[in-house]
Amino acid sequence: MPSEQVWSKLQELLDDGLKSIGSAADENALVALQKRFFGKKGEVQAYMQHMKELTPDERPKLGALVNQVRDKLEARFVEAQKHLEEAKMLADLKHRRVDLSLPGRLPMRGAEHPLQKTQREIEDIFLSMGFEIARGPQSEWDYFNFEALNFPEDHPARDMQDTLMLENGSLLRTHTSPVQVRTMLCYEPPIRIIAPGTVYRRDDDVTHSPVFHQIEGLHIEKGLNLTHLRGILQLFAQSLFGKNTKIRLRPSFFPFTEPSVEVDIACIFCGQKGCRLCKQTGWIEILGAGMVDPNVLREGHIDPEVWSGWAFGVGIERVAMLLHGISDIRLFFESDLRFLGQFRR
Ligand code: 2U9
Repeated sequence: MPSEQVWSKLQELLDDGLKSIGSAADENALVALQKRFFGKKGEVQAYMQHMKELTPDERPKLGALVNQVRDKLEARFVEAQKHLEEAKMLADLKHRRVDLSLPGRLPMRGAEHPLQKTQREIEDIFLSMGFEIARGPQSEWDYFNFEALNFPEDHPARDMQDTLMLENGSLLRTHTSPVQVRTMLCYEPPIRIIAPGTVYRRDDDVTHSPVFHQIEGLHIEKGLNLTHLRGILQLFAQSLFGKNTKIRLRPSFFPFTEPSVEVDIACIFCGQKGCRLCKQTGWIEILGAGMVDPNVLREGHIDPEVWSGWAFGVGIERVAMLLHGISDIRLFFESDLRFLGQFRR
């Protein structure tokens, strides 16, 4: 090809390239044009093959011109790319409007578990009365769970039907009472403790769970009698259920206390008119208590002639169900956030 023709063809290439790159409709079109002009077999490269048809002094001129054409096309290419990106962003913004005045999304907030909350509330009441918190193991020996607590050898609770036994001969504690036995053996009286914790029984229905939680209390001092028990449990019930809460004591039986009592509160739901929750009696049972049996004090190396004690036991699930009107114990253990979220402070 004669050199004049090369120059004019190169000019055509430049004009055509600038026009088509400038009017590329989208990114795909740009990519195709990039290949057409700048690819290894592209149109710009093709001009280099005309070198050999030129005289030696024309060759560097062609090289420089081809470079110029390539630089101009490349600049137009970068410009077109930027233009397309901006157009895309503007189109996006039209569709996805961002309202900067909207409030931010709050992260999920945790809540104290209702059983934890109830346990803490009960603990706080007894801590304010000078009791201390004691803890012990959940797998226990028969001695601490039953024998030291005056359970006869043939008591049904000692049966595998009622108690979860472990392979090494120990068992899952059925109440937190072994904590009090261990405390009596480790400390000199006077003793004023509460023992909160998880306990296990072979039991499973809407009001009983095989895993549940208790708080037991033990108060050992000289000269204690049932009136001390009554006074403190009255204060406890009033702190938990309201300052006008009345309590009553009914005779009962536990192997570890003598005498033993069940403690009821005047029904908080119907004001003692009689309802489904108090089974029309006007009273709701909340805990068991009694004067510590002399045999139990002796097992704890405490002389019943010198010291006397009273004790109580309360189920945390039962109190939480009463306080919040919950009718199915399984809700506490299902981790349903719709249930748990209601106990946010
Ligand atoms: C020692 C001496 C005495 C703890 C007591 C109860 C009465 C009682 C139940 C309440 C509901 C268990 O969770 S529940 O099913 N407990 O009625 N517990 S007196 O008496 C003790 C404990 C330890 C050394």
